[in-house]
Amino acid sequence: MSSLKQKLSEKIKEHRPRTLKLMKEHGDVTVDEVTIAKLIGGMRSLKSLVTDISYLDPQEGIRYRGYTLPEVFELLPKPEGSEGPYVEGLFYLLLTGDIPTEEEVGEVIDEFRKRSVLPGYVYEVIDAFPSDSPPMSIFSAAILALSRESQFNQQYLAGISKKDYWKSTFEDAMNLLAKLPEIGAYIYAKLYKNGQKVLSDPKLDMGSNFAQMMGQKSPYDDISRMYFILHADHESGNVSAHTGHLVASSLSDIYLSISAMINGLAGPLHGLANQEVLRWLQDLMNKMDGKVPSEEEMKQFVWDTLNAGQVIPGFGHAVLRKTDPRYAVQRDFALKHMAQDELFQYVDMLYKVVPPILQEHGHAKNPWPNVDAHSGMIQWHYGITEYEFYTVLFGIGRAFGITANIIWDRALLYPLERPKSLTTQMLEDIVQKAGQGT
Ligand code: NMX
Ligand code: MLT
Repeated sequence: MSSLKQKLSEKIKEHRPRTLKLMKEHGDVTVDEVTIAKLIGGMRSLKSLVTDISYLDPQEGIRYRGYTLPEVFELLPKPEGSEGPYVEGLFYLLLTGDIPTEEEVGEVIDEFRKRSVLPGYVYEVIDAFPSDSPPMSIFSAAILALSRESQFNQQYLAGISKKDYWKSTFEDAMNLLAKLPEIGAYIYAKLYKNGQKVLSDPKLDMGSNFAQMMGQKSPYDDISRMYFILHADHESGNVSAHTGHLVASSLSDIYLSISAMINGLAGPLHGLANQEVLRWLQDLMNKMDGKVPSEEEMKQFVWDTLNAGQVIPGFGHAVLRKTDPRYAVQRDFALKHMAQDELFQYVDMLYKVVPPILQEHGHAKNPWPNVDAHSGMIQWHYGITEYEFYTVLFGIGRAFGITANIIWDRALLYPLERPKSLTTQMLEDIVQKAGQGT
């Protein structure tokens, strides 16, 4: 057993009695109130899921296992001379709650390396897609195809105990995560480089290897690390995390669950917003014909979008009520490495003009930028201008958080998710009974 799996096994043993006690002895304690607004309004802010992997405070932003993003970037081990920590170290943290040592990270790198070879049929699945297919659909299908490799499915059929479900789920997760960079880079090569992908280098960590496979040089390795780490998790209620958890709750394997979460991430109100930002800005750039817009021109462009009944991509959030710290990390990086970039000038100006406009517009509860307002611009700077591809990068990162969650779901024996629904008539009857009928 790898030392990560051993450590996880100990953590699970320690944690199980806490969950059991809450359920058995305090199961009746009320946590939240279910109002009609919450039922019809997409369960916004309804406290109805449990995860220890990350927590999102509306003012402060995300914490992974209790650590803020600046702490994660400072404390996790980094390759020599790099700004960004190892993605492998982040996975160790998400799974165990502990900051790993260099040696522990080294073991995870080795584990991923051993599992990174992609079966030939996955390349065939990717190749079978017409080259104008959406990258996220190809990504989802490639992951889905891997379901035949599931160790969990084999063990389940062999009749293992529920208490051991997490062990083969862990193996599936490691096998899948190890392959995602290759899948992502191959999709990129197929769609935009005539299928000519640079070979992976097994000596490298995941961030450097991904940069290599994308045909990029330093600091793109740091950008990959930063990107995968920033997107890894955002507690459990967002569409991708919730989908992964929900599908896995029926004991569907990791591949089915992560493919499903990718499908949720591919919507423009969720992960796809990062490419929407670039599509939207391209429209403006074309109109500007090589000039950077003045603040007044930018304001007009924002108002035109709102007046056309569209949302401003990359702004607003269902939970956050301040600038997303993931945006702030990317902004700091851009200020350091590409402050003169024309597209950065656009993004920077949007940061100034959009929040007051959204406030004046009066609809969005949160006028501030989210992670997606910045991420595409950085990819663009390094020549990855095919913005339809950006959400695949988000998806690779997000898979680290969701697989960690699914392993823990299985370890803590969380049951099938199955909320109850009501009819509209039933809601109207409830209103009558509450004395609020007209
Ligand atoms: N531009 C214009 N209107 C907005 C925006 C925005 N950026 N954000 C929210 N609104 C509107 C929203 O459409 C709704 O309108 P109406 O009253 O007409 O139905 C109203 O403001 C209230 O929405 P909120 O309660 O503030 O936001 P909600 O929790 O429903 O949705 C988002 C959250 C993220 C879906 C929403 O802010 C949005 O559509 N943002 C733009 C898309 C985006 O950036 N998505 C990425 C989110 C992060 N991620 O990676 O997933
Ligand atoms: C995410 O990273 O999942 C998004 O910010 C959406 C969310 O948290 O609701």
